[in-house]
Order: sequence, then C-alpha cells, then structure tokens
Amino acid sequence: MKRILLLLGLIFTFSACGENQKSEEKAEVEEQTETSDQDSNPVPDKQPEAVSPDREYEHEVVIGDMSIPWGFDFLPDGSILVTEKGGDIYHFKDGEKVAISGAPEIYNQGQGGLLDIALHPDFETNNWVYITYSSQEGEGEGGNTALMRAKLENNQLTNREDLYKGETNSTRGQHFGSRIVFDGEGHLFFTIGDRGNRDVNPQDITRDGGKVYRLDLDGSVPSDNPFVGEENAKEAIYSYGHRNPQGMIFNEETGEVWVNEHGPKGGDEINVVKAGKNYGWPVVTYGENYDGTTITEERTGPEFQNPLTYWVPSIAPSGFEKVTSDKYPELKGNLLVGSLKFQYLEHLAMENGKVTKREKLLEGLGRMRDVQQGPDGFIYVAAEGTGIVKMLPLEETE
Ligand SMILES: [Ca+2]
Repeated sequence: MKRILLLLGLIFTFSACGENQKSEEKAEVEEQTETSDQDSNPVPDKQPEAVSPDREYEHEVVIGDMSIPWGFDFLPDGSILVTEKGGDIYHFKDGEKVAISGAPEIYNQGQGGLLDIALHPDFETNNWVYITYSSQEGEGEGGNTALMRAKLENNQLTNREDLYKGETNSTRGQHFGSRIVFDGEGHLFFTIGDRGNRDVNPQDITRDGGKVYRLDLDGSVPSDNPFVGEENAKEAIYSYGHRNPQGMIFNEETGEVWVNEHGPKGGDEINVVKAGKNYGWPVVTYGENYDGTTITEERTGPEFQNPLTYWVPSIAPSGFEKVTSDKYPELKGNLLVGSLKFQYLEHLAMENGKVTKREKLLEGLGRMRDVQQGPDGFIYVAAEGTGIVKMLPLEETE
C-alpha cells in the first residue's frame, strides 16, 4: 500500500509538468519504485529437497557424556565453554571437563533452562562472558529469558551483572529463544521467543517475546535502536514478529545479523534481521497449527519482511553458522543449521538469495542444538545425548 501511495503522490506532484515530460517522469518513477522495497524483500521460493551428501563426513567426539549441550563458545586458547540446559557450565581443556561455578539459577521448565553462552569480543583483555537463561526474577509466576554477563576467572564466574530480563513471567514451557551474537561494532544481539503466547507478544513492541534485541556490550540501550522514544516501547527491541529464533549469526560478508527460527508445523524460517522490521508472526506464516488446522491463509504482506527461505516440513532449526574457513572447500560460504527434529546438520548452499542445495550431514548423532566454526577453522556441533563433535574434513578422511 505504501508503494502505491508513494507512486500516486509522485504522479500528482509531476502533474504540473508538461504532458510529455509527465509521462516520461511517471515511467521513471514506476521503474524506481519497482526496484525499491519488495525487490530487496522477495517472496522466497520453495526449497529443494534435502539429500544425503555424496560422501559422509567422519566425526570425532571432543566432549562426551553430555545430556543437552545447548550453547558453546571457544576461549582464546581453543578450549571450549559449554552449557548444559539443566544448569551446568563446563570448561573443556586438554581432555578434561571442569565445572564452572557461579552459573545463574535457572527456571528449568520445558524449553527453558541454561541457554546460550558467548565470549565478549575482547575477552582476552576483560574476561567477560555473556549467558542467556530462563529466570524467575521479576513479577509473576513462572519465568522468562534473561541475559547476564560475568567475569570468567579460574573456572569461576564473578562480578555478575544482570543486563536484561524479559517480562512478564509465564509458566508456559515454550519459546524462550535464544542466541547471542556480536556485530563487531559494539553491539550484542539476543533473542526471546514468543513464550507460547503468539496472539499477544510478537506483534506488540511494548511487550517482550517474539523479538530480536540489540544492546551495547554493557547492557545499555543504543540511542539509535529503532523504537527508542516510542511510547511504552521496549527500547531494546531491534526487530519483531518472530516466533522462536534459536540460531543466529553475524554475517560478516553482508554486515547483517541473520536468524533461523522455529515455525509452527511447516514454516521454519531464515530471516535477515533489519532495524524496526516486522517478520510477521503470527499474521503471516508458511506453517499451520500442529493439529493441521489453519493459522492464517496469508504468507506475505507489504508491511512484513519475508524470510530468506522457509522449511516445509519443519526441521526444527537450532544453531546457525556460516562456513568461512578453508577446511571444507565444498562448504565454504554456505550455511549450516542444526535440525532437532531430524537429527542432522543441514548444509544450505545459496546463490543470489536462493537455496540451491540442501544436504543432511552427520546424520544420527542426536538432536542438533548448536553449530560453531572454531578458531581452528573446524566445524563443531552440539548434539543431544552425544556432546560436542568435531566434523572432519573430507580430505583428512580419505
Ligand atoms: Ca515470518
């Protein structure tokens, strides 16, 4: 609608000009308008089928004996920090798994628990570690997603700072989010899912839930966040209309934050996160209710940002990585997404914004929770019931 109004307005403005000039300028305006908004936000194509790769990747279990390894990150020395959803944090170094003290108290309910963990970009000089988890702090029964940071020293978390807490609490066990990424420009992004309250939370910027958030690294709200100054807005919100993003990357090539998120039955999505944009849930979706009934017939609308791609059927995506290392030439530049539902690591090749290939890697290791490229360039995945697994390049297993 905005486009049409803009076009009409411009035609009206030009109507004072001579007839020939008017039609010329009208054509020019139409051309410009057509290459604007919707072209940078095309309706995605249906994906190709996921197939098994020509050659299976071998793997090596790096950290075993884990239940639900939810998130992990690498220390400067290449050792690994990993969360167990049940509430523990471990540091794995030189073959030894050591428990970290000072983990936050969690609201262990449904999909909630101890969630993501990420080192400050300057961890080497400041020792800050960021953690998301479900917390009972604040008003109301139940819990909601919280973000904290603390200093990691001698296997202890100290100097704890609580940076954000989603409101209000809910006893529902669904959709806490969450992932943490940094944009290299002094901001941190994290996510909170709709908390199973889809008709209330995702479309309302005065409420938490169903959002991607952007903060400065000390937890303050950046003054250029899109809803700063709007009445009653949660000013940490960067984008809204999300369902449950559990995978997030900072795409260095494009300078953008990308998320993957769980849809309902069918309709998982990858979204390019843009300031102030609405990603549609639950007004538009490619999915339906789990019992097969319709949520909405609408898949897209001018006020909504379309996903880059969507999955039908759902794979239940968790974890997200873009391969930038040279260890796996056949994967370089492509995306990796964990599948909880089908228990494999999905490889997506893309060209010109379209998915050209989908492959099922590392099948059968368990529900894939997280995927990270290590500082050594190798791909590591967190698989439930297995632990942290290193994917071996094909050339090393010939
Ligand atoms: Ca959407």
